[in-house]
Amino acid sequence: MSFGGITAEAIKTAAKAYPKPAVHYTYGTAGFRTKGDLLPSVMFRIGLLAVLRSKVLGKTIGVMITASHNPEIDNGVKLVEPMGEMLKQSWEGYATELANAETEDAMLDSLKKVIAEENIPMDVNSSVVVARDTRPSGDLLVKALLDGLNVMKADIKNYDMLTTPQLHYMVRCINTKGTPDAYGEPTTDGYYNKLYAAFKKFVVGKPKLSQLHVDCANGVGAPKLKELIKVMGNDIDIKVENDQITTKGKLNYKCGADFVKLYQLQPEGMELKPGYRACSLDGDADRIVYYYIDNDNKFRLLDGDKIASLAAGYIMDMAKIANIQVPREDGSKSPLKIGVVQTAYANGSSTDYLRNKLNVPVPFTQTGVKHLHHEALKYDVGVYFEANGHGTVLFSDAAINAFKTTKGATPEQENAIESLKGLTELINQAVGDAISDMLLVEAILTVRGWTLEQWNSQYTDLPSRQEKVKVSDRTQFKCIKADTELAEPKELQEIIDNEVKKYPNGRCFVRPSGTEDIVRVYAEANTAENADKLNYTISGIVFDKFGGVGERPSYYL
Ligand code: NG1
Ligand code: ZN
Repeated sequence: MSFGGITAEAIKTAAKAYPKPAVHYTYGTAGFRTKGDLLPSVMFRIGLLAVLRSKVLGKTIGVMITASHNPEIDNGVKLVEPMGEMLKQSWEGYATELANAETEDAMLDSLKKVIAEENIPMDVNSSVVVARDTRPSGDLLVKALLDGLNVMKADIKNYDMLTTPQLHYMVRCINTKGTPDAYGEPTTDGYYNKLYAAFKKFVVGKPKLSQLHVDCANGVGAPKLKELIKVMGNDIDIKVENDQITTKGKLNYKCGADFVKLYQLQPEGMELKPGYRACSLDGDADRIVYYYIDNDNKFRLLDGDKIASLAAGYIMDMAKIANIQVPREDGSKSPLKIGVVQTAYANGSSTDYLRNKLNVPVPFTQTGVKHLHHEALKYDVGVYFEANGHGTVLFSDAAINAFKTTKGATPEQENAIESLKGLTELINQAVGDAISDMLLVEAILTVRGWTLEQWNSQYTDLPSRQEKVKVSDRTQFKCIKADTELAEPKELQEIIDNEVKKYPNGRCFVRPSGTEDIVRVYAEANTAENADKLNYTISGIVFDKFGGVGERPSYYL
């Protein structure tokens, strides 16, 4: 069999440089993710698969090499679909099968299977764009990927280093170029100019916020943010912190959004004083959390739930003034449908605030961006954020059209419509984007004239604690009800139910991670002490009775 004019021999010969190690790989919620030195064969093969995906859709496909907030020695890879979405679920299985084929012949068989099942026209061209984060293993992994793409004769554009959301943006721009949905110029300048133009409309004529300290986790966000600042000039005051991208061992180490959120601590490597405004990106700049030190020297975190609430509150206000009527498929018209999608990790106070103060529907989904994204698409304005700071706001085509065609009867109404339109430009529609989300927060705070304290005072978080427990087999834990309960092991769920009853506002759940070889334990209660107690009781039981490995969980500091 020939693969669109390429011989099986040619593919096998190229693959010989990347033998598969004795490892089992899984394409999970974040693509493939493991130690960087275990990934060359996966990269080569994902190159082959990207070509097939591009051929079958007749579109450009993206490949991003990153392990996000995970340690520097890890790496990973994921495919990006034409509009910047995550890979179609049925292809995750193909990816897993291809990566695990033990020999070159088995690899070719696996390719043939995809070609036959998906009826892939092998004689059409393929186009793939590639980027990576700052990880030291990235260089070699890009080379393996390019070897896979080249042997299949793909048209390749290698952007070198980009943030994950920038790569998603490029893919969407390339695929929509020259269509009514044209998203922008597929260059970093195109990306910066688009965000800047949208941001400027919100802040023009308003008092400028004080300096924002941005912890870039010593990752790719640092150089990219510096490029944005050059474009924005005096219109924003940002101090780039933790920008040591070439110093070994620094990436995500005791800094970045994941560290700050998980441990509720300020990052190392930057000064934080009362009065400072600060935020942290993660290693590939798709997550962001804000924080400050209050006058009592207490660390205050504004996580993804607070960002969702800030965005939803502002959008609800604008929608009310704009009074937009959206045309529906059945010929009727109705007001904007706004929803905020959350997961079990959302702080209970945020859900309560959204549902009962803002009166907005709050559906829950399983953990993982693809689930949230899917649910958010059901609304005209679908806000979704994970508590960890990954999220965005999606606008339906019908809503965008209505913003474009509705004329305000008063200057106030006109302004509200313009603001909603501006949000569709400012917010990355492809994927959660820390840089775009940062500008969204800065824009709303500027328009509202709010400090971080004022934003934080919208509701008070319930104290919470999240822990990781390493166990010998995390597949024994099976979640139901949007991850809030365990179907198995039953006896563990019974223990959790009994423990939770002992604490006012108690809530606790156990869930196996999809990206790390650990189980996550989340607990919430009326006081920090109770949240910790509840968590460490359950974490201890998971460790003791369900195959704990390594160190028994204990307080972080
Ligand atoms: P896992 O490791 O499956 O919990 C983590 C995050 C997800 C999502 C993915 C993708 C938490 C509790 N989990 O997944 O929300 O962001 O990483 O990177 O934050
Ligand atoms: Zn990330």
